[in-house]
Amino acid sequence: MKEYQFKEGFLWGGACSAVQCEGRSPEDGKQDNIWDQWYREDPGAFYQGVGPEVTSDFYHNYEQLIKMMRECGITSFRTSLQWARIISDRDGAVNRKGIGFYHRVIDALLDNGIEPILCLNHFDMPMYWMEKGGFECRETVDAFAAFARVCYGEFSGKVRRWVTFNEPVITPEQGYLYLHHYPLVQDGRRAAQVAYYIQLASSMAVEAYRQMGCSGQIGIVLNLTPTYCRDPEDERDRQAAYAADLFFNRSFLDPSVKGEYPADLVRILEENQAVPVHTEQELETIRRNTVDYLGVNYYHPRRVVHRSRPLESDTFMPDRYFEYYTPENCRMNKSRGWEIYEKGLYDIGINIRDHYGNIPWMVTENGMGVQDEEQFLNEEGMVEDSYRVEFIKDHLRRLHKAIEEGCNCFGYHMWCPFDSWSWSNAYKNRYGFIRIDINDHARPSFKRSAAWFRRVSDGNRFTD
Ligand code: BGP
Repeated sequence: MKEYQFKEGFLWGGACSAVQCEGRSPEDGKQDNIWDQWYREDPGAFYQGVGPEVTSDFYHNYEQLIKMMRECGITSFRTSLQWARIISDRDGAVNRKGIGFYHRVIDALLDNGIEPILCLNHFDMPMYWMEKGGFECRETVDAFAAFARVCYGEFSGKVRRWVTFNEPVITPEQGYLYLHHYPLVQDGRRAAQVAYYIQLASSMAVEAYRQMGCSGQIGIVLNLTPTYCRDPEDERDRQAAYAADLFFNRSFLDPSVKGEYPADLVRILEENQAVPVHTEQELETIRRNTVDYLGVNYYHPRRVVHRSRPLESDTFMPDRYFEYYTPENCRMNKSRGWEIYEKGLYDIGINIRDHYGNIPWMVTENGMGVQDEEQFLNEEGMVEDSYRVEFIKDHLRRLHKAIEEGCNCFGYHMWCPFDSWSWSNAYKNRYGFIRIDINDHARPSFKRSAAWFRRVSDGNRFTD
């Protein structure tokens, strides 16, 4: 039997986002964001037609869910502050009721001994800014920095760890390339502009944090997907993996941690007439405002091979440089359609250690979404989710090894302590230690994995 001991103070946490747990709750002055709008325009675009109005109802039920999270051993919890709940319009009017809600949530977390980690943006653009072009519009960037200042002014006395953006690459990737997120555009040049303005917004939020003399730490959460090519002996395949890594990992990792864009990424953008509109002063802001720490969301790797024939596309697409493939016999989470490859987490840690100054980092999301968990209900009505324990253990073993080899990782957060709504799959896949019965007023109940995680968190260790 092997024991995996983690250091004192290691965070055993969970993560969610405002849109995915709060519900629309328009009653307290929350304005529409892109999800509300998209759902109104086209409910059929959502899995089984279920939109973000149906959730675990954290907005009303946060006290009970926070107490239950504590029972699961959760010692830190990341959620996001909805921009459209806090700021009511383009003039920056502050909605005191929205602020009041987040104060109550933070206080409840602290009362239960759970460290709050606040994220300023988790895919939620207010419609009043989307109408102006969202992050294609320079004014939106300034507005985001102003929103950040309001949040620090209100909450930084109680909250010591902040996140500017969750998975910033998702908006350009899914919203401006692959048609999975609003505004459903496919245009590589516009995607590059959006990516650049999001990075600038993140750097300006870091700058504001320091200018206001806040005493905690500010970071960014990246979905680093280690990129592997089919044949490492084939130079063309290696180049394909290198390009995909530039587009989807290093486009935010390098400027956020090193303050610089990779020269090869800039060269590719130049070759494709896709260099975003920018100024020297903005680049200086990015250079000067690197993050204190990194959050890493890890679910699956990216597998690529060189392109066998040129991509037929009217617009510039990163896919000009690679194709995706699925290796034979790889392990899959069939519900989600994602490969399970726990070594990827170790590889991320070693990459950060060796190429990013061993900056402190934590796992901010990792988890296993499973369909039809009702089939695992036991006689007492509890979901027997041993597969979830095995998935987390597999990843923790690799994380432990990375830490033994010098990685500076200080926490592990699972997605999501309670079942939550998903952007692409609504309630198809369940991730929680806490089951939410959507058909019974979002009633929460513990799954078997909750007690296991509690023991891990209490002892700071687990055994095989
Ligand atoms: C991450 C997002 C989360 C969450 C998670 C699970 O990329 O940051 O918001 O949704 O993925 O993915 P899904 O809901 O698609 O199963």
